[in-house]
Amino acid sequence: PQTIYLSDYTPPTYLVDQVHLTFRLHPEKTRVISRIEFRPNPASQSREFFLHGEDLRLISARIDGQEVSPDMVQGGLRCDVPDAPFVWEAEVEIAPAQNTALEGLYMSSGMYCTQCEAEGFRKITYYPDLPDVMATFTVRIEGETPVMLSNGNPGATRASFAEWHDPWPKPAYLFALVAGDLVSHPGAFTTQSGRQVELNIWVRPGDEGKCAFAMEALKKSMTWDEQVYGREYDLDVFNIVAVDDFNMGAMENKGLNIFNSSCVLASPETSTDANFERIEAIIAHEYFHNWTGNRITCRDWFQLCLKEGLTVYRDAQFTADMRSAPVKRISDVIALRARQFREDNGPLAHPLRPESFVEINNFYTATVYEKGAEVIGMLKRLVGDAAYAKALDLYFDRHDGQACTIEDWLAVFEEVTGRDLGQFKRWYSQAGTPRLRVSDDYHDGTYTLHFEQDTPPTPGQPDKAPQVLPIAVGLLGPNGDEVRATTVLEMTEAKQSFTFDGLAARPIPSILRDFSAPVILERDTDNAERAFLLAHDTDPFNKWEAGRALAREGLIAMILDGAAPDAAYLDAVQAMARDDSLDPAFRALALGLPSQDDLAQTLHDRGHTPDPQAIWEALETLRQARAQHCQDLAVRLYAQYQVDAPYRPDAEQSGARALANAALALITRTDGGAQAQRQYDAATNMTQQLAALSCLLQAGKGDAATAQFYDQWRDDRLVIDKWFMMQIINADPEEAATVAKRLTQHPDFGMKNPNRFRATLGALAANPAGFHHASGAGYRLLADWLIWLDPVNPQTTARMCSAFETWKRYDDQRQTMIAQELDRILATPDLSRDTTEMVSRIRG
Ligand code: B3K
Ligand code: ZN
Repeated sequence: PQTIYLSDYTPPTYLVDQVHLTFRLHPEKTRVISRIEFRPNPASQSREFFLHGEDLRLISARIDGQEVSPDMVQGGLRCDVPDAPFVWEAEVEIAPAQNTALEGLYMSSGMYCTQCEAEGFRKITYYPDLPDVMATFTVRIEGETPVMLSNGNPGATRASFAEWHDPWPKPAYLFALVAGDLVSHPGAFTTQSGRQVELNIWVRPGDEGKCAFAMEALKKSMTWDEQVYGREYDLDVFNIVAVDDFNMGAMENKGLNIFNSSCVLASPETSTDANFERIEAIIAHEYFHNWTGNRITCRDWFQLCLKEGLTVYRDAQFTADMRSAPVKRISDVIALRARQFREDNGPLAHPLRPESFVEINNFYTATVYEKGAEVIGMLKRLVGDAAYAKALDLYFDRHDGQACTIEDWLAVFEEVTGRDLGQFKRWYSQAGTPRLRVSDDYHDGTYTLHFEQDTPPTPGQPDKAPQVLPIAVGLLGPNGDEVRATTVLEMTEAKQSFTFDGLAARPIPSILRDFSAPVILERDTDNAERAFLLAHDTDPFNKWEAGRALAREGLIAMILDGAAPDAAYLDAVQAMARDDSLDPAFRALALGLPSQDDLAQTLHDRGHTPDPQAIWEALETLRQARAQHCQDLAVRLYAQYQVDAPYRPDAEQSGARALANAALALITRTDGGAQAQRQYDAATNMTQQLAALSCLLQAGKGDAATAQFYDQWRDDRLVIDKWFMMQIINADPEEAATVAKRLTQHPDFGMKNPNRFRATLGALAANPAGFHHASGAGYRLLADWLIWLDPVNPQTTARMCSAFETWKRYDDQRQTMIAQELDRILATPDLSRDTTEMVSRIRG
């Protein structure tokens, strides 16, 4: 397969002003008739005319009305064209019902839908399928289906056709079409300047009752973007459609967002609190793309984090405003470490702005999204809130309607602040997670922090230069009072020291407050200091972090030295959990333990070979010890945080339920599951029902509830996904592969639906001790299914290969077994470009 390089970027040779598309829908032979107005791009030297096209049957092509016979070449066609504006017309045939890759125009539960980002439009018609070719689209859909939608504002509509016009120039990746038997949950919004916007959430009949929450989230997002970023919506309608078969979460097509049904449909009975929060965040994310992504898009796909990092940052701000900011920050850092640090420390590490790719879909990664958002957060911290706001205003003003680069983005900050962001830009070019080592000393009232940073080598990048690190620091006195409020130290050198004067006694430092930079902090400290910070730190993130470090160090000692559970941790965590002045959601998070994967990475970083079984056993032992230690407290918390009011998925109620369910997990370890069974039987919402099921499964008492759950929910696909996942994620490591294999034989399992595939094979990878079981059964099962899925759906296959990305951490036997599976995948005839790239990079 061909590698594409950022350094090879050239401007498009021809630009497009207007596109007219007519679709004659048919499952096996849809006709797409295009009329495209091209003109030579003055910014391009070349006059070569190439249109992308894949899996298309060309029926006819014309230039300015004259029939032409283009050269059909790999990935598209070439044609001789005038060196002046001209009109291209073509008719092609495609087969949406055969499209199982879910890219381009495909069918899902009888409805037509599209997914074009990144390069799916070329499976719809011949076109310069590049993000910096922006045009206005007029679309006519001819078909039998009751609802036919595309981007922009509606035009004429009859029973047999619908017309749409999108006045905003856009790249083809934002094109969308949906047609089917759909019903709408309607809404309305008036923008700050008085534009009346009709809102719709389109779903399959029967799902109308599950749209109200997403609709409210949409309105809140629209208001928030006006208030916080001054960004207003710009069309007369905003449509969202829920689709069952979708490769990812959702897609920000202009005026017609398409969502995985799991990211939009919600009801208290079928969705957990976590589902509600995720739906709210994704609705916001896709809506926010209207400005950061659509009005201002990317020049080329290497600039992907320009829209994704910024939009993730914006949706995180939104969630922090709607709910609890500290809880959101802590949850985001847990996810960042689990996904992005993992990626950044393995064979798939890549810079925020990659230099090359084979398949761009493989670069919609935790790095581009989550690290991309962290970098925006650092920039804001460095320049301050006021300058950030000014820079964003300038960005929107200057670049509206353009396809931009990271350079354009940084330039507005340089202009507004007068700062040189040359060194900061390394965040976009250097892969890997910086290690930040810190030591301190204290003499005569002066306290000094000494920092050293270095970033380990990553594929293709052996040497790294120092990066700009905003390090938020506060100091506490020995009695627990804060003696220095948070200040942001700006580290730019490999080694740098910062002093604080006039201190009465040696302070206890709280470093990297609010996780002010995405680095791994290394500090020689002791459990007494960690317990002190857990008790006294005023920064909620570092308070949580201190508890987390305490748990982690105790677990590491248990794993490496066979130590007993750490009494300091047990006391400190009990004191924290008992403190009713703390937010219940915070306490629930602080009762969490480092994940198996987190511990494996920490052990590996410290030069040990992680043993997945030993990690799992240490966690089990600590959970058991903690349950015994906190037995009375657990019973008290469980009773105290029951919610009596009618269900609301807001921060307050979800926090109470999270703490009650954390208490239930403790209780289950001492009562054998009796309380969990009572909660399961009495549950009135999915949060309670699923938490109880998970406790029962972990206690080995889940058979009856599992059977009951299936009977209750067999007709709800999204809930049955949970049923598949729960059984595998909570399986004993000895059984996990067997359980997963048995579930792949269940009549409800099918690999064509990505949600179901992820709920089964993805769940196996999310049970590390089971997946990495010494028998190798987990590796074999996953590889088998990846090989089977690849010809059906390359994108989802490639994405799930990352289950193997940590393989170099493990012992020789495991490495040998994984290498065999990777080689077996690579040896599969006709393996997709997507999977070939991923497996080759992982194999190294
Ligand atoms: N922009 C889309 C992701 C497209 C993924 C293509 N493989 C969703 C989002 O980030 O909002
Ligand atoms: Zn996005």
